[in-house]
Amino acid sequence: MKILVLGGDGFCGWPTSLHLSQLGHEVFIIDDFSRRRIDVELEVDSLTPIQPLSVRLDAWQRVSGKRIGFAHLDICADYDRVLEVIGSFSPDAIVHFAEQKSAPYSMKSTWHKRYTVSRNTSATTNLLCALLDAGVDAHVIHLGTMGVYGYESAGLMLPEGYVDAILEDPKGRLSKRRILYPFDPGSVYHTTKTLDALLFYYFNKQDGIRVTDLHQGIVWGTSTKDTELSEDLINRFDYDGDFGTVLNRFLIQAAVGFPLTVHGSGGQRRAFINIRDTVRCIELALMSPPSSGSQVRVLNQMTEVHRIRDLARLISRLFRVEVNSVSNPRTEDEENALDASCDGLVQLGLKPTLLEEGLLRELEYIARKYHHRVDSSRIPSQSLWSHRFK
Ligand code: USQ
Repeated sequence: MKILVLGGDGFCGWPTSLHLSQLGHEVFIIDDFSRRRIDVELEVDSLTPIQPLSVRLDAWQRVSGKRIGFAHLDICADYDRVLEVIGSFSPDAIVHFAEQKSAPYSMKSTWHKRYTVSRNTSATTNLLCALLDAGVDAHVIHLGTMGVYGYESAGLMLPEGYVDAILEDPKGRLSKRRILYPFDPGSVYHTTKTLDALLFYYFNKQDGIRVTDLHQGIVWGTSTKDTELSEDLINRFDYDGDFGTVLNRFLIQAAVGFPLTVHGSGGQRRAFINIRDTVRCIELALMSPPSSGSQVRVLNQMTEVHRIRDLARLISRLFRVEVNSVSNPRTEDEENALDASCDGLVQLGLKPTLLEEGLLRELEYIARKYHHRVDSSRIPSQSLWSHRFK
């Protein structure tokens, strides 16, 4: 299969590109290095020493004998060049990671809100329009988020994207409709993923573009079998207050003896997935594309649901580090009853990575190995969710 990976230099995009190339697919990356530029803006660095993309690609060719193509371009600003690449490469599938992916970053200021909305929505719109202009019927696989559903305490089992609703007309007649589960985003970043879902809904209905929207949980871990083949292939690991996801942050906090930063009571239940399962899920979605004419397929890409304070307790017990309850910088329920279905990917063959086994590996090979690179002043979360008219 010919696969275009948008955002293939990033945290999920890089290991996915390697995995797909290892499987024998022809992979071509588009990236504008905006994630690396944000490191410069925030004055932080990946815990792991990531190499420039050209070094990564050469290393991959050396260890695997396989070549991954690359074009340095911004899909929001360089529409004509995106069109050219899509037209000449003519991919069977496009994996779309090319969005600003941090909720705290999206809440730092109104500039960051505008940046996140304009970047994410124009990346998705340009991709969909380029497929139409190029006349390429590629399967689009998008990385969405479990956060589109919200984290209310309804005690429901969250479905995969859709819900069957019974609607009543003024004469009391009932009709059944399959509708997108009501959105309830908790940050500007999560809002952009709900906007993406509407764009997919429309371009699928109107133009027949085939889409799989993977509503991914919080990713933890950093290495995959492929990134471990050479130090030059190492994946990024964010631990800072903006881009570090909670479990990776707790791991590095444990490695340097920084008391675990539980926001508030830590009663937030969230969905999680290991990076090794992320790349496998994308493979599974690619191998079973939706048939032409079918609705946008939504799959919940997560394997476990945990409460933040339970994760903190687990890490505290395993690695003997204190747990600290810090004032919550976010506007969110500190207790919720999230439960979600991920049957779709399990039915396609996913075998989840177990939390305890994966945690030990990450601590040993990543957190302990590179803990000397940690800048502890970057650990606290400083983005506040607090612009509210009373
Ligand atoms: N939290 C802590 N302590 C910390 C960091 C976070 O208690 O030091 C709490 C947060 O308050 C929140 C939860 O942990 O309740 C998750 O926070 P997070 O930073 O790990 O994840 P979040 O900002 O929700 O978003 C991340 C990624 C995003 C992805 C999303 C999946 O940035 O790309 O889409 O996870 S999900 O939340 O399931 O939608």
